[in-house]
Amino acid sequence: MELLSGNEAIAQGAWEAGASIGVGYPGTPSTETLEAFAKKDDVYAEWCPNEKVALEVGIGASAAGKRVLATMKHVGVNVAADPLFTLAYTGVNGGLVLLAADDPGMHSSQNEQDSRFYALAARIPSMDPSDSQEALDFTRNAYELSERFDLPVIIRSTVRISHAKTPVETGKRMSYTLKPYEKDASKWVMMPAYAKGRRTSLDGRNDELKAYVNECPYNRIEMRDSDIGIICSGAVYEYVRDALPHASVLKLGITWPLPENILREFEEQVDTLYCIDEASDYLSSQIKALGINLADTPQALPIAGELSARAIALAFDSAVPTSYDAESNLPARPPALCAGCPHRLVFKELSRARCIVTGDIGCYTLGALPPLSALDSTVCMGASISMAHGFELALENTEHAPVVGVIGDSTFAHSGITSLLNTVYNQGSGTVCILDNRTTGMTGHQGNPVNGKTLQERISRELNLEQLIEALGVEHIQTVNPNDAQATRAAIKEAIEATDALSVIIFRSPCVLLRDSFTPSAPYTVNASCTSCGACISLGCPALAKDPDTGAASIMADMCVGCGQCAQYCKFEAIEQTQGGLR
Ligand SMILES: Cc1ncc(C[n+]2csc(CCOP(=O)(O)OP(=O)(O)O)c2C)c(N)n1
Repeated sequence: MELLSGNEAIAQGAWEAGASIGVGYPGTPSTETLEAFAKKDDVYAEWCPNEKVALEVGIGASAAGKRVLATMKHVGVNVAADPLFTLAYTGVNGGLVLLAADDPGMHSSQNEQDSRFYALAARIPSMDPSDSQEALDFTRNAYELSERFDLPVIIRSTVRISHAKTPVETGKRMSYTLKPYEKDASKWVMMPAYAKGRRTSLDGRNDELKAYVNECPYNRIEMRDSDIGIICSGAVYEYVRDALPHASVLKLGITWPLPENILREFEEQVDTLYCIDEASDYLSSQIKALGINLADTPQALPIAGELSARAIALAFDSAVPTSYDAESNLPARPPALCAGCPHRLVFKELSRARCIVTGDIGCYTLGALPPLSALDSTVCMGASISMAHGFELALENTEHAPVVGVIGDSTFAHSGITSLLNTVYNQGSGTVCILDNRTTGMTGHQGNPVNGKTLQERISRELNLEQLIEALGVEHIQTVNPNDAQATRAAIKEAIEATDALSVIIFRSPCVLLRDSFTPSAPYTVNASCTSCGACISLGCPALAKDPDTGAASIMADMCVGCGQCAQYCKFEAIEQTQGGLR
């Protein structure tokens, strides 16, 4: 027995099934899956610049005959949706499993999406594990299903399944030999003439799958009291078992297609039939569409956000399990830019210059929070540059604040390059700031094409951003150290004053959490010259505190990394570095 997170278990399941190629793009809560897979024997794994590329690499490897694991978070599936829908038509050669990790409750995401709607729309099977053992077993068996039904299989997890650790019985790796690749245009070339044939084939494969889900081991009725029956899947199954231990349950392991016969059988066996969904109406809407009568769930059951045993117990007037009391007493831990974060002064200066700032997704999204309050928008990865162009188009010929798009290095490689290309191509203007902190910080410091670090530490090459941007056709490019307040201010001023030009500023400085490239130096301290003016506090550094009575600033030495950003904003020379030497 081992204690594994759902993500580690999915990696183990793929490995046991003989998968030898792993592809993905990081995103909470999926990230650790590919990281765990990459550490296993006899596998190749790579981070790709984005999810679409990752899935396409995976499709190629599957076509060539290997078993493939592709991992991404729910919004990543949007990016990969184009190849995904056609992959349902082509089918696979080596089995292909796609982890789609959803984030009900938006712990770390810009929206709540239920990836099972993709399974429904693309007509590919989706499996919902309820714990790490199922995550392993479902994933391992998903490869067989993928090859048997000639379809990719979605393992759909949620944050609790991906991150919670539960005991797991692991197994051996099966030997899987490369399946022969045979050229077959009618299967792999999806031009209309062949796609029509594959559409018919998809209908046939789906019919077989629909029969299979009524007899497979993944969907099961657990009869207890017959007065209440609950249909659920994934993490919700665990909550229901805790909150309503006497209720009968239809636990769905495969959530597309739904097992119509089993659903009707369960309907017959219970007096009142409920379906409990989490943050979406995926299951209930599909079950109702089959003509099955579901009772309305109690009003008190939240329709948005993550569920819990507590929420279900409260809504159904059941005893709240005492083990869940702790849940309500957790202190809030709002995220903040780290002490010494190289993004901080860029936002300080953009705020000062009163720019309209279209933001993007990464640590730097936190620049939206007070006291920096620098961002006007954040929509999805890559949107900063394209939205800035949209702002410029709409505000053309008006008196308007300078428009600046701000994007991180990983996000630029993910989907910012095409946005910048569009602005250049369409003769747009404005300013783009690329915050190159040498890593994909937000998701835990993965490598990306800009820093050239690969998942399995194979030799690669760092992208030369300056050369790339010049090649795209941008004429006004500056490279600046964002820890230097003067230089940052001057670069922004120069760029926004060039109103007719498109300017790109590359702010380059390593993330302070990168132990191999950032060395903290002696902490700073506040001396008696502090006038309580609050200039340093306005940077929002978590190492700085303000005395509630006097307003005087102080610095928490154990948090300060010695970046010296705050000292540059003190007009009274009240912030100085201690003589502690390098740490
Ligand atoms: C389509 C999509 N894929 C993945 C994510 C998860 N994610 C959020 S921010 C981010 C990358 C951030 O890296 P970078 O742009 O370098 O900024 P940093 O966090 O280092 O400041 C990722 C992968 C997402 N939000 N959307």
